[in-house]
Amino acid sequence: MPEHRLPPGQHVPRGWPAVHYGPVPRFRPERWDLRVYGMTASLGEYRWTWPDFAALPRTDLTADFHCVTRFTRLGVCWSGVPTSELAALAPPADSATHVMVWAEYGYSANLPVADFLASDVLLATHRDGAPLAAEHGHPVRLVVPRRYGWKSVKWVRAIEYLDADRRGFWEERGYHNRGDPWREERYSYQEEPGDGPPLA
Ligand SMILES: Nc1nc2c(c(=O)[nH]1)N[C@H]1C(S)=C(S)[C@@H](COP(=O)(O)O)O[C@H]1N2
Ligand SMILES: [Mo]
Repeated sequence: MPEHRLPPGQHVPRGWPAVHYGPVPRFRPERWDLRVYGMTASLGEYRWTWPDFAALPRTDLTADFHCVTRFTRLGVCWSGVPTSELAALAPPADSATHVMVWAEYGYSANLPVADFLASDVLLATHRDGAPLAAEHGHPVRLVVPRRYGWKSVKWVRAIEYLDADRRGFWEERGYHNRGDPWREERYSYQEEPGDGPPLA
């Protein structure tokens, strides 16, 4: 395993622990939807039911996964819908600068629009060839390989386009607003002016 694949302060354990705050939601296909709202180009809201979402164009992606609690999984194979495909159907307004990704139970994480739409960002439904396990985000989770794992929101239900940055769940509880593992941006006290909105 090439050393250079490990960001500073990370190690590769055996197995893959599930990491999250709060309970694992139950998937009810007939009630599930995915919404895109906020600063859309049309200012309208978009909504996919589970069958609609499952029919969207898909891709595969192999990427490393870095949790801020210092474990890294190398070479994970994800498959799902690229965020760029979703945004092509539900485009952001020119004035949209950031997104908030919302999960069941109100968990959230923020990203600049450019980071959200990067070519390696997926709304994943499968990992290593099998549907996601419930505790790993079934039916849909975000995957943002170039940010710490807390930005890879499990149980995604909505994308909100924003015209200013706003902190998500962990970003307002002491974690770095950007969270780049290669720069070891773990905590909000490491932020430089301009890295994120003021902490309340
Ligand atoms: N909805 C939700 N998504 C979440 C979390 C969470 O608490 N709730 N935890 C995040 C964190 S800190 C990490 S490291 C990854 C862990 O993904 P895994 O459980 O598949 O390993 O999920 C992220 N996504
Ligand atoms: Mo994490």
